[in-house]
Amino acid sequence: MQRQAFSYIEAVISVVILSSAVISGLGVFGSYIKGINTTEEITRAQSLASELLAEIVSKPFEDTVASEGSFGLEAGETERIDFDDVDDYDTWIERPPQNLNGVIMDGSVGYTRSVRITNMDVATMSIVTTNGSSSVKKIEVSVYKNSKIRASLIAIRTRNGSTN
Ligand SMILES: [Ca+2]
Ligand SMILES: [Ca+2]
Repeated sequence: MQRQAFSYIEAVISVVILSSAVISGLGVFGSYIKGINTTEEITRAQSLASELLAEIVSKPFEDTVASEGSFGLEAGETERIDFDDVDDYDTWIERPPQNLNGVIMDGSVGYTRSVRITNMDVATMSIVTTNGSSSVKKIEVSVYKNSKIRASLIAIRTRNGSTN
C-alpha cells in the first residue's frame, strides 16, 4: 500500500516535470519563431527603403521650374507620381508602401515608409541648415513594421548630382 502511494507521488512529479519541460520547450520555440519574423521584417524593410531611396536619389536636386534654393512641394504636386525633385519627398509617408501608381506593394501590409529630407552644411556635412539654404541634402528613408523601426537608409545628394 505504501509502495502504491509512492508510485502515485512519483507519477505526479513526472507529470509536473514533463509539463514544465513542454512549456519551456514551447517558450524556446516561440522565441525562435519571433527571431525569424524579425529577420524577415528587417530584410523586407531594407528592400522597401532602398527601393524608395533609389527613386529619390535619381531626381534633380531641386525643382527646375522653381527658383534656386526652393524646398518642398511646388504647385500641383500632391502625389508621389508628381514629385520631380528630391525635396518634394520631405515628410512623405506611405502606409502601407505603394508603387508609383498607388498600388499596394506585395507583402507590405503592416509596413510604413516615411521620408525626411534635410539641408546640410556643405563644410561639415553634419549640421542641418534651413530649408533650401545649402547645396547638400540628406535623404533619409525609414521603414516601420507595426510602429517598430526595421530599416533606415540615408543618402547624401549634392546640387551637382553626385551622391558621394
Ligand atoms: Ca521641390
Ligand atoms: Ca517639384
